[in-house]
Amino acid sequence: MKKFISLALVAAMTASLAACGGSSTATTTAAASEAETESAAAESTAAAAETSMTMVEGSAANEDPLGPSTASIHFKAGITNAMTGAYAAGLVAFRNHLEEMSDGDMTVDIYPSSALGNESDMLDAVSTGTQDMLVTSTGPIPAFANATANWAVLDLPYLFPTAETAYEVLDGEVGQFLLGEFDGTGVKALAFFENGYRCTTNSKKEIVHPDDLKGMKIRTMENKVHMATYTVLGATPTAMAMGEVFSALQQGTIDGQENPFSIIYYGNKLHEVQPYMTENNIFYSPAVLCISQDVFDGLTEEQQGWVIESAKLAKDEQRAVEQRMAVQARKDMEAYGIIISDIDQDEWIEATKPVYDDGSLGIDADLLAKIQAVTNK
Ligand code: EAX
Repeated sequence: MKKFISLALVAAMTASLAACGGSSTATTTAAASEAETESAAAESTAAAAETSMTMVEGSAANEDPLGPSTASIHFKAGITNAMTGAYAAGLVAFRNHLEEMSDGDMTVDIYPSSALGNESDMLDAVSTGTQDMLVTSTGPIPAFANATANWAVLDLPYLFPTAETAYEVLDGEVGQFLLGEFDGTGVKALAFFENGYRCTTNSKKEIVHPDDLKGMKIRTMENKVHMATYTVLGATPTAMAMGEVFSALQQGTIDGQENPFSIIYYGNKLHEVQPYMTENNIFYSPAVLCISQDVFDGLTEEQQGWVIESAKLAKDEQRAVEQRMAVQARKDMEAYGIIISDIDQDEWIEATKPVYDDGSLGIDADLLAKIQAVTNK
């Protein structure tokens, strides 16, 4: 709501400034009343946009970002998305379990919408102990540390045919091994949350075939596998922190971006500046709940157990909320007027295959073989 009103106020200010240059009071009055009309129209559009967002069961939309002041331990947790998104829902689920297990002595203070910086910055802050927790996508992880470079395998296009196969891999040998790769980096990776299947949006035209992407500037995460994929598809990938994406799309410095339905709609309201969406589901994007190793080591053994158990319970709840949000977001975005293009997925799978042969991406062949042993069953 704040964004629309500010646009309306800019319109009103612009009109009244223009009127100030006018020769008569009448001109100023007319311009001012026109500006008022525009402002009222913008507010009603904003209200409509706000009311169009259907909240799903488990949403953190109405939760207080900060935990109760009565708790003696407050974990400061950052995310790049709004409290209406699925990451916040996962942190609230984690917080609820932790408060219950600790009888209210431990809680989580959530800092949404990139308040503590982008995911790469927050990973660094958690590793040095200046921030306690974060939920991040896999985007920044391969470049975070030498030990986590092999996470790049999870960013391959069309790696997981279904979310269920992703859960089987992430909750099994490969996923648990990768979580352990954070040991020694200053970050303890607790559990895999869900970001979702990443789809392409843009402001110019319907994109149905990979060739339609040619020459389009598409924002990707600062992730070399995702960038290589959009290069192979003929687009011009533009790495950018999530916090900058809305304004870059609004200003037209990029043509599009790629994210799951829930991140686009509930997490960042990108549908307000992206009229076209392609349901190409190129990447299954996991997310990871992390805590500072120093903070974790400073807890009692019992408190550490509560943190681990709360993360385990929150994981399943967060995935379920994200799945519901993905379905509802698609419905609401279609109702909002977004043109959602279906595609022939085999065509896109074929077009992105060269990424698997790109030796510069540091894909661990053994891990890929283990993953494909599950996904090709
Ligand atoms: O982690 O940067 C991104 O596109 C991520 O999907 C988003 O911030 C959630």
